[in-house]
Amino acid sequence: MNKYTIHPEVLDELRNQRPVVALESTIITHGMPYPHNLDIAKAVEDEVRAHGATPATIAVLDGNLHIGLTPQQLEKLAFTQAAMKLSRADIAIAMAKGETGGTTVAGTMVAAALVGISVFATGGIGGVHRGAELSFDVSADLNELAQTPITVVAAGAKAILDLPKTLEVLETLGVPVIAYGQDELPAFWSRSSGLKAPLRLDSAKEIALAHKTRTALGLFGGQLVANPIPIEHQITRNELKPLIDAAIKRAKVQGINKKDVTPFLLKTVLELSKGKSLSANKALILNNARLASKIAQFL
Ligand code: PSU
Ligand code: MN
Repeated sequence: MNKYTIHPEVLDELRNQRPVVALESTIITHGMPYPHNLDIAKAVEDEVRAHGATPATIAVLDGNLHIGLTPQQLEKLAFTQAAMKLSRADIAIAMAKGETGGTTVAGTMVAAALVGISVFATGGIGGVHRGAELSFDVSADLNELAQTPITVVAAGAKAILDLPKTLEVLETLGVPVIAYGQDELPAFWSRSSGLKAPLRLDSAKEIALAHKTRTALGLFGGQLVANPIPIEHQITRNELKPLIDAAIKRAKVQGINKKDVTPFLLKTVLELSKGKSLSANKALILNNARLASKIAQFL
């Protein structure tokens, strides 16, 4: 039977209880075009290393679940055209079929928990889509946060989603949503969403302590840390709003549904912003990698 492979460097760090940060790969296969996806994936790994932790990018390659990729594997994944998008439901099936795919936030959490990694850095999580009262489109990422003990560091959720509904579902599921260093929930490209975050913490040490306390109390599930994009890289809400609205309209007209919705919206916003969203995207992911590395050192 196919099994998982832990990169030797990651295995060594885990055995010696040194800090490891998990990284997702749907962002590579479905979130950004080649070669930006590869550049950013490499830069994020370097950022984790520069901040005292070891990166473990997670993906399925030819049916094998990898926890940590070699530079060659990362390159191959970034170049693969027909990669699958792997959430909790898809990983085992992709492995059984010998497929290649990028793991979503949910998929990456499953794999990280399997090998005892407790911190994970990404860009944005999936959430409740606009119009979900009709489409029922709610990302499996939210349910995963409710059941898998990983601290996920993201820049909030993108305005392609319905942020108030996303907060409501996370509240129902008992997932702590923690804004880092501010009261307001950040909204990916922008530091402000107009919404107050349910919780706030101001240091990596406190976030790590909260993670450990949840474990001690037998509270299953993870916590979501919403880390605002550095101010010099932010794009204001007003600037992106018309592009996001146009992307959502286009998705509706073209009948995009299920797993294709998020990649379609991301691709369309990128196209409509003429690539402007990409540099902000890079800056916020690096920022999340830094915070996740600090948190990992306290765990
Ligand atoms: N949001 C982003 N960028 C991303 C994703 C979401 O701003 O790349 C990706 C993540 O991998 C996330 C997935 O886990 O999309 C969610 O997809 P869905 O909405 O189909 O659950
Ligand atoms: Mn969905």
